[in-house]
Amino acid sequence: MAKILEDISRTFDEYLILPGLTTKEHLPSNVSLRVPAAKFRPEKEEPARYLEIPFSSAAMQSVSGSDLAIALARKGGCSFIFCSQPIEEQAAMVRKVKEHKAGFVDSDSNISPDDPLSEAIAISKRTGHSTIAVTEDGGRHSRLLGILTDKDYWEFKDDPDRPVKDYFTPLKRLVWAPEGVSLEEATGILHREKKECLPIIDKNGNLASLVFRKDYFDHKANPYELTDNRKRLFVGAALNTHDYLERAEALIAAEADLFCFDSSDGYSEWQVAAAKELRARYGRSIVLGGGNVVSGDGFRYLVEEGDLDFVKIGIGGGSICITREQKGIGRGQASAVVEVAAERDRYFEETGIYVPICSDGGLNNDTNIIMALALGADFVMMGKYFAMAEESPTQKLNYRGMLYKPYWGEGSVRARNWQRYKDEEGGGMLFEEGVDAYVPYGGPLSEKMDTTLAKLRASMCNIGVLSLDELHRQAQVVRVSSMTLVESGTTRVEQFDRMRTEQ
Ligand code: RVP
Repeated sequence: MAKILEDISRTFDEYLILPGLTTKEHLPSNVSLRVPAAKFRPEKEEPARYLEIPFSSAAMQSVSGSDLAIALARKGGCSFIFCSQPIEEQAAMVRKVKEHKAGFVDSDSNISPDDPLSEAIAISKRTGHSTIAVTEDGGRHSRLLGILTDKDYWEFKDDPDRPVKDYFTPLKRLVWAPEGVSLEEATGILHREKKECLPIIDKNGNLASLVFRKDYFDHKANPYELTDNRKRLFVGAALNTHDYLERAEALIAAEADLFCFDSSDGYSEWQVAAAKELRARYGRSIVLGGGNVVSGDGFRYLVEEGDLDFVKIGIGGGSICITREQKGIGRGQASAVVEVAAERDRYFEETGIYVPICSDGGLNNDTNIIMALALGADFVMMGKYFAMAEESPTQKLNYRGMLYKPYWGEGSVRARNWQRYKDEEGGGMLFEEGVDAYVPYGGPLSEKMDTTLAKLRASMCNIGVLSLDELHRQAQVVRVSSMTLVESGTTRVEQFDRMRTEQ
């Protein structure tokens, strides 16, 4: 007969954190959200990698592309570019993040002067950008002839069939700068000339990039930008346990900062064998995480046998994940974090080595994030949260007046299809472990994260802590009864929005 553990599998919503003493020092502006992202010996050495905020995005096709990685690194977190794609494509995504020059933007809205105004309006709606570069042949890096902005035309008044050249501002009337100008000089020109956008032109007259006044303000608004030692944005990359040698080589050449095995069940000899081979080849020059596990045993196995730098926790909690339904395998995410955190602390007491852990999946709201961190996670990984953002790799679509973005699991046929050129349809799958779904469009990542981070800092002030390390040591957490859950919502009051819909 199976061994039945004296334990109930629990989720984050079953816990509450008690407030601690809030002193005058406990101000949101004094809270540090910096966390280690690689194992280290506290007080003896610094970890090889940090995150400025405890957030990472899931290694999923519908989540972590270059644009999301750039947006998240600018906020202080790290994306793991998905490995369910050919090696060269994954490496190209990593390179795009590393080559991203903060402030110098590749123009994604371009048109030729003979195209009709209607085409420019369509481009502007598709990209959401009101500045369109007018180039000789409509190419991104072709000869620049001028700029068209939404101030040059009135959508419902001007003739949409007339060519763009009748509306745009030609180059001779524009302020521009030659390629090679520094970002500081470029923003100085924008400031002096009171302009919104500065085209940067190469020596052949081709458009190199654009510098926007708005980006300068964004940059100032993102003091926690996560960068490498050459001030390039930080990015992680996922590995599998099949082509890891070849894939890691390409990703190291592309200069990814963090690596992680992407597996729904990492408590396996496959993962340890792959980790050993990578360590033998690259030593400690790479920071390599793995998982996922849901038990102390799984954690210890990966750390002791696989020498991993961090371990991810979670099986079956993901919003698009049906592993528990399909295979009966998994554990409530809160219970998994509690057990692995306890094992991480025991391992630290025994060895003096602190191994960061990441709670991956099943975080349904901002309070779940705070709870995961209070229960012991050093950082979290999320899919749905980031899939909803403007910068995720999918196109938003309108359904009955609401905007949505597609979001699908890595264990769905849709995700597995990338390797159909190798295997039979769906990668030879007999059943799926993920679903193909839609999530509401959540707007630009930065705004959404600002709210989440403000809540996290405010909670930490209530708890009376100024760092995540203090949070782990001082948080007092209680389990809640079902009646407390009812009490936690709004009770015995009529909410105005509900009254309005009922009228
Ligand atoms: P969520 O944030 O709840 O959307 O969950 C994202 C996590 O779900 C991923 O980081 C991964 O661990 C897991 N996942 C991804 N695909 C699948 C699947 O198809 N079952 N699960």
